[in-house]
Amino acid sequence: MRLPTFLGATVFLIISQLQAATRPNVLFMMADDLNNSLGCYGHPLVKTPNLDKLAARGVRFQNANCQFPLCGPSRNSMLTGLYPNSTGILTNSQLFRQTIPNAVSLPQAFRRDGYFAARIGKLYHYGVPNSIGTNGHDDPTSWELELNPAGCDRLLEHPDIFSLLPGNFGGTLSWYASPRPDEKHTDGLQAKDAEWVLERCAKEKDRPFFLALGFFRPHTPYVSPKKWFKGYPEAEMPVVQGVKEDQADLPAPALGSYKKEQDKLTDDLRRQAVQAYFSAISFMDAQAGKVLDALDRLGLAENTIVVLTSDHGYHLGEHGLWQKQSLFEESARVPLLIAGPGAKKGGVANSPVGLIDLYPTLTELCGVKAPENLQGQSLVPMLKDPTVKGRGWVLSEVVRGGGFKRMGASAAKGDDGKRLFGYALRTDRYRYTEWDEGNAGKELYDHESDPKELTNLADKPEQAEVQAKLAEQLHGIVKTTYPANGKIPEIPQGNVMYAPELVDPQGGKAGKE
Ligand SMILES: [Ca+2]
Ligand SMILES: [Ca+2]
Repeated sequence: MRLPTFLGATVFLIISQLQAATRPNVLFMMADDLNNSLGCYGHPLVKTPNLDKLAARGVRFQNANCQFPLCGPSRNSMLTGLYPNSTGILTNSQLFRQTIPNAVSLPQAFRRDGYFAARIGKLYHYGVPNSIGTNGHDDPTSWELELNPAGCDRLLEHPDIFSLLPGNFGGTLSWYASPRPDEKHTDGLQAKDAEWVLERCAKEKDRPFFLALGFFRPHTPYVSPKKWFKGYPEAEMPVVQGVKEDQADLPAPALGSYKKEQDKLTDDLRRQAVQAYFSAISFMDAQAGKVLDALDRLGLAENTIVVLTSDHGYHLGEHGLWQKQSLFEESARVPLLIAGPGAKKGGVANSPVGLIDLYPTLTELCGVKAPENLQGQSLVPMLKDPTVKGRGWVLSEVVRGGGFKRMGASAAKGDDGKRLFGYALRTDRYRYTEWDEGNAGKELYDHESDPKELTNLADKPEQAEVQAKLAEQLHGIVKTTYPANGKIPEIPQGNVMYAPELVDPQGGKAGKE
C-alpha cells in the first residue's frame, strides 16, 4: 500500500528523528601531557574532584597506554586509529595528511555520518605555547567548527614565566603562578567556548554532536592561577630519590629523553616544578568540571559519551627523567575515563588498552561507519563488563636518533642521523622493552613486585622463560603495526609544515616545541 506523499514524508521524518534521538553525542576531552596523577587513580596529593566524579559515572581504565609518548605521533595515531608505523608520523610538526592523505580521521568519520563535529583547542599537534590561539597542525577536514581562544598565559605572561632555559617554555621545564583568574587563561576560555557550543547543540537535539575539547594544561609552561598553587605547599612536594642506583641497570636509550638543561635542577627547583605541574592539573580539572556541569544543566549528560584522556604520560623525576618520550610506565601510561551510554557506572577495567582503541570504540558505540583498516580493538565489551580481558596487551614505541632531528635544527651531538626504534609491550603483569630489536638494550619489569620499574630483570637467568615468551609476542605484534606493504609511510621531500604562531605581543623569543 502506498502512503499519501505527505503522510510518507511525516513517517520518514518521525523515523529519522527517532534514529537521531537514539544516537549518542560524544564529548571528547583531552588534557596535554597529563599523567595518572589524579585522585581517581589513587594519587595521594593531587586533587581532581571533577574528573573523579566523571570516573564514578563510567569506566576507569587502569592500564591504558599511548602508542607513542610524544604529542604529534600519539595524537595522529589516536585520531586515525592506526599505529605510528602506519601513519608515518614519528615526530612533531607533521600531520597524517602528508603521508596517508586519504585516511579518514575519527571526527571525520562522525561528520560523514551526519554528526556535527567541533574542535576547541589542541586535538592534533600544536606547538605549545606558541601555536595557542591558532589552528596548530590541524586537519580542517575533521571539523565543521574550530575555536582557538588565547588567554593571558599566551598573550601577557610569557615574560614572567620561569624557565630552565630562559625564554624557552614549550619543551623546557617552566612555570608561573599567575595573578589572573581562571577565566582569563586559555583553558578557562576554552571551557566557556565549550559551554557555548553545548548550548547551541542543546537547541538542536535532532543532530548529534562530536565535541572535541583539547586543554593545553598541564603541558609546559605550567601556568595556572596562584590559588591552585596553594593546594600544593612546596615543602611537601615529593623528590624522587635513589636515581643513580636505579639508572645502573638501564641501557642508554632508556634514558635518551634526558635534556641537558635538567642538570640545573636542584631539589628546590624539583619541588617547584612538581608543585606547578600538580597545580596545573587541578586548574584543568576545574575547567573540565565547568563543561561537565554544562552537560548536566543542558540535559545532555544522559545521551552523551564522555571521554577524558591525555596524549601520553609524564615523568616528574622518576629514573632521573622529566617530561615524556620514554618507554617507562610514567611516560607511556595515560588516564582514560569513559562515561555515558554503554559504560558501566563506577567500573574499573584492569586489562591493558591503548589510545588506538578509541576510534573503533566510539564509532561502535554511536553506530558510525568506521574504516576497515583500523588497528585497535573496540572497548565496548569492556565498557559493559570491565572484567572482560580484551586483547590483553598494549604496545608503545619511541624513536631515538635521526627521528628526533627537528626541522631546521642540527642533529643532537652523537646523533648519526640513523633512527633507532624502541618498543615496549605492556601486559597485565609485565613491561618488556627492546631497543633496536634488543641490540641497544632490553628491559623487563614485573609489576607484581616492582610497580616503579626499578629492577631491570632482562637477561636474568631465572626470567629466561618469561622473557622469551614476551620477546616472541613483542616481535609478532610489531609486525602488525605496519601498513600492508610493510613500509613506514614517508613524507615526500619538500612537503614540510610550519606551525602557525600568533604574533608575539612582546616581540620576544618564546619557546618552541
Ligand atoms: Ca602532549
Ligand atoms: Ca633500575
